[in-house]
Amino acid sequence: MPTSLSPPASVMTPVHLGEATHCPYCALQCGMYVSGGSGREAGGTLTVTPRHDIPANGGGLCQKGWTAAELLTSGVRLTTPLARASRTAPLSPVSWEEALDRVAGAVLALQAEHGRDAVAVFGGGGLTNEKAYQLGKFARVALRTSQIDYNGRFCMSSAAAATNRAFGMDRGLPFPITDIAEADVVMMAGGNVAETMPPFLRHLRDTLIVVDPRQTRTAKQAALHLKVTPGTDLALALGLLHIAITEGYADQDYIAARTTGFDAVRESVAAWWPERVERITGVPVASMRQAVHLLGTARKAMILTGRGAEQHSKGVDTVTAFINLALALGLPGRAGSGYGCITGQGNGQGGREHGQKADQLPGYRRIDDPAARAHVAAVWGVDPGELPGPGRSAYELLDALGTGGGPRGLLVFGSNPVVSAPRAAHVTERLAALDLLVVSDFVLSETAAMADVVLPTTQWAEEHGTMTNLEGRVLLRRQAITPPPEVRSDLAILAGLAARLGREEGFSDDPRTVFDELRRASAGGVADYAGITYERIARETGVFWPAPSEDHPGTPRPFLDRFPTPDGRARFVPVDHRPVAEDVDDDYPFYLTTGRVLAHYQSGAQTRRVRALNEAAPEPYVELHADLAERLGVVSGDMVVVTSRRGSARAAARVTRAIRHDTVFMPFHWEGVNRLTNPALDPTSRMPEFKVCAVRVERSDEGPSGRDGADPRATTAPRADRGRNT
Ligand SMILES: Nc1nc2c(c(=O)[nH]1)N[C@H]1C(S)=C(S)[C@@H](COP(=O)(O)OP(=O)(O)OC[C@H]3O[C@@H](n4cnc5c(=O)[nH]c(N)nc54)[C@H](O)[C@@H]3O)O[C@H]1N2
Ligand SMILES: Nc1nc2c(c(=O)[nH]1)N[C@H]1C(S)=C(S)[C@@H](COP(=O)(O)OP(=O)(O)OC[C@H]3O[C@@H](n4cnc5c(=O)[nH]c(N)nc54)[C@H](O)[C@@H]3O)O[C@H]1N2
Ligand code: SF4
Ligand SMILES: [Mo]
Repeated sequence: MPTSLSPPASVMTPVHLGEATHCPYCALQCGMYVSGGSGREAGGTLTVTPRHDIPANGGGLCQKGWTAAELLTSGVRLTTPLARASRTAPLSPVSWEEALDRVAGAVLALQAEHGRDAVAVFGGGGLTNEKAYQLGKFARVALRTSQIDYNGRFCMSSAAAATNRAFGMDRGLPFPITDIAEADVVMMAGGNVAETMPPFLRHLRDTLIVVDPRQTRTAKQAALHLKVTPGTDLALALGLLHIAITEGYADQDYIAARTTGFDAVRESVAAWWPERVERITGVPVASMRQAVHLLGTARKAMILTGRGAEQHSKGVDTVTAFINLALALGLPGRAGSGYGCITGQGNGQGGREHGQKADQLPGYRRIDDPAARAHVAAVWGVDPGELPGPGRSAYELLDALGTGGGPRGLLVFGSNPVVSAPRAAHVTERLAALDLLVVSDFVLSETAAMADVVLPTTQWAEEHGTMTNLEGRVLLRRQAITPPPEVRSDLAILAGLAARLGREEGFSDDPRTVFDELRRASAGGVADYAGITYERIARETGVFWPAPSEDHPGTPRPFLDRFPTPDGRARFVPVDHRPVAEDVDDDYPFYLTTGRVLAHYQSGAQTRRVRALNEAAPEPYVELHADLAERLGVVSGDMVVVTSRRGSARAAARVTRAIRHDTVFMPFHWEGVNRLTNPALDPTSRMPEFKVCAVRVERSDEGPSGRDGADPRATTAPRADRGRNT
């Protein structure tokens, strides 16, 4: 199988450095060399060294990047397909033939009995463009189901909806990351890049303003820290715009030349007096004025948002309010200034462009647009009428599994929702109620451990593929080593399943063949990749989309001359503040917010299996203010129980003065935290409210032992038992 993946000669790099590729984790997609390619066979070790030619990291890597190769040769990875002899039997090894036959047989039976939508697909923003594209095509053409969505719904959907609405395009950073260094002032709302993308810090050269309920590592570097109450960024942004307008910082020439809708927005913020905003957000009026003054007098300024501002049931309107502020100050579309959202997952940008989203077709096309359907159907060689319509969003899909009208089979590629979905105990129950759960992964994640069939797949450095980083720069992640003999790439898995479902044609296992088809499918769309080739990416260290033809230079700054809206102008959109979905009360008197630590990635499925990372951050914890700790009579290291209306989790206390008095924080890299979180959804983006729910905190009387996450290698217990335990 790997022979078709061997690198084209023109894409090879000098042998002494190893193969030039990119990190398996976040959207910075730091460039790295992986050397010791024969290490697996020789029993030797693989070495990672940073690349200097990729601007995002320019020679830097974080601890996760430096240790990324460990999982390639680790004994904990999956090396053979697994299946259960019966529902209550443990997972045990089976041949590929048997595994794929079983999946296809069960899919056909479910669809024959309950219709096409009885089988669903859940994808991930870590998948390469080729995989994300092929997964969307597989769902629509081989399964012919409308039921496909992915974990990007939990990540970038609010920012995407808001930027589409304002600018007519969702490209996280609509400028090269190196432009950030040109700004005199950068405001970062709800992003902690010092932990989530450490090499990002090199681009923050001047004055930094951070909006965060916690004094994070990033906030410690800021000139100004606005310690906002969780869930109130929308009010804050309205207040900042009110001040900007009343104090004369609005850029009237820019507003007249490049935007529409300012008057309605000006009226809508008139009543957002700074004093009123202070009462809601807890941010002092003087700090707000200082922030506006810094932004308004800067020669060049940027406003960036991260998940802290976005993962709310009003995430779209919150991002819109920050965009309105940026537009009033005249920032977007000016070199060295602008608004951007910091994409999170490795291919979070490309993964949201090529059709694994419920309402989308490749090239960032809408699945309900007749012209888009006709174009993509022609590339796929099917009748447009055969393509299903839009399906359920991620949480709504998970919530419907195994219910009367919902899917009864689910195929998961690149996500671990048992740990990462909101109201996770409920999601786990839904997964346990399925007739068929299939997971493709390279480790036995908590979700894979529940599956009926587990398909072992190749990892990042074992296959070619393209990744689109947070700048919209399409990069080539090259194969550096040969995969173990019994694992298959996701593309090969999809090809094997498609053939068994009667679709032999059109499902290549060769990434370059799939990419060439993606180029045609995306041609003419907003995210147009038609002019991007593997050779070109290698030559130019990445190509910015849109690049409609091979002689088109690519588009590093798509908003410089005009915005991609029908009239070429950016749109102000009036929005209003609303409270969090679940506010604190006597029974649940604290806000719980959640997020990340440096050493772990996402659900932790990968990083909890890397020795150095596990040593750096061995278990979950609850960050709480010293005053609360005193009231509870706990010191750092004591166990506490955090309880919301949906469940409780136990973890060690970490006492600090760097968090608000009314807020506690837990990282979500271990099972437990998401049993507490609130699946209240944003009405537009369908983003859950990961960043705020109401909890109570108690001292745990049980001993200091067991944490909630249990064995990081998960369990192979019968999956029928799973839902009930949680
Ligand atoms: N180490 C590490 N790095 C990662 C990842 C990882 O799992 N681990 N994941 C990647 C992915 S997919 C993503 S999406 C990015 C996320 O990157 P970030 O957005 O930087 O990460 P988070 O920690 O989720 O949230 C950022 C901050 O939001 C704050 N916050 C919480 N509630 C609020 C609020 O109501 N308002 C405001 N303004 N702030 C609030 C939190 O205190 C936290 O410090 O990271 C990427 N990089
Ligand atoms: N409480 C709380 N919950 C959150 C968040 C939060 O801030 N707070 N953040 C949300 C966000 S922003 C995100 S992005 C999600 C992420 O949460 P998840 O969707 O669970 O993401 P990962 O942990 O990266 O899961 C990826 C899984 O796929 C596997 N995998 C990796 N690459 C591949 C591949 O190429 N093919 C296949 N087949 N498998 C692969 C990995 O081993 C892992 O098991 O979590 C969300 N959940
Ligand atoms: S910052 Fe992100 S891409 Fe860079 S090394 Fe760390 S995890 Fe990898
Ligand atoms: Mo994310």
